[in-house]
Amino acid sequence: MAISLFTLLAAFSCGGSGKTGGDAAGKKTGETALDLNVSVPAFNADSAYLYVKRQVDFGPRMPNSAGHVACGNYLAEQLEAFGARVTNQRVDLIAYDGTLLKARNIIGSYKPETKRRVALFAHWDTRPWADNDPDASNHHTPVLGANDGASGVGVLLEVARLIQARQPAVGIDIIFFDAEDGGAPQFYKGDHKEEYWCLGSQYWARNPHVRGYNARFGILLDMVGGRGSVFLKEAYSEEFAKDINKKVWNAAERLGYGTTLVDKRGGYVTDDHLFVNRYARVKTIDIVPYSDGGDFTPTWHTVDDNMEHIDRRTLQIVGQTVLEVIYREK
Ligand code: AHN
Ligand code: ZN
Repeated sequence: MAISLFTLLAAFSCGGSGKTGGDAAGKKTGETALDLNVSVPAFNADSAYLYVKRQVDFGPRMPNSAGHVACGNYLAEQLEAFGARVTNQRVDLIAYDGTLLKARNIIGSYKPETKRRVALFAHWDTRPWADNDPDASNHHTPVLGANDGASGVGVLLEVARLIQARQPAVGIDIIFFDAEDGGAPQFYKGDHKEEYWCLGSQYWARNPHVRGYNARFGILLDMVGGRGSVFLKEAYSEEFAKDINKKVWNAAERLGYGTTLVDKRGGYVTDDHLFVNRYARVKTIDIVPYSDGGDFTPTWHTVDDNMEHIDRRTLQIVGQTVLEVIYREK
């Protein structure tokens, strides 16, 4: 563990009160729940990179495709191999144009009996159309989703591998959502509704895999492997879960990642965390490369969203930050 206790204490005391207990109600705040004594495992970005590549090697992974079936089986098997209790949530969902999607949310749980939990989310499906490609002749080609889909899942598989080696104090649920990326394509002339995105998370948020499911907070990873990506505090996350954004961006700052997870407010992204916040009431943030009014990454919803544009360094920064948060949670 490279980080000295001194550094942590210094960062901690600059944060404000310096209290180590709970508040008057005994409820722990984000800051006071920090465990400074625990060691945090080292994220292996080469390992995460291989988990990203493994998914991309199945080809496009939109619902009702062969790659989707094969990759879904791989993800469930991999979570089991890492010692998680796996739940497959299979459901028929209806796309924007009425297409029936054979969808599958895949959940891997650690310490399922523990009430103190943290949820980690990513979507595993890929977009059926490269409708943001500069070349219009590509607009009906499915994307490979190396960044948009596989990156978040790859980081979380590496987190699962490390959890199996040594569990954090809290229980962890790793939740891979399906059918995130089937929102109406840009070439569609009808209505564009936000509810056409994130079908798998909408389903899970209304029908969680465990009755009455709750978690202290959630973190969604979306497009966390792009070269040179910068992550601002996404705006819905600020509205629903400001303290969690603070907890995560503080963790990144402690690790020296403050120029990648930049402590500034970004724009609003209609993403899985929106529905988790709205319907499941688990306060959840989104780590997503989106600036206010800007775009996502240059490869977003293009045929170039492939392994060439995945950078281990970005995977490393996001993965180590997630570990820093979950292993210091008491
Ligand atoms: C919208 O473009 C409205 N939401 C983007 C959510 C998304 C798509 N994340 C990955 N792909
Ligand atoms: Zn997408």
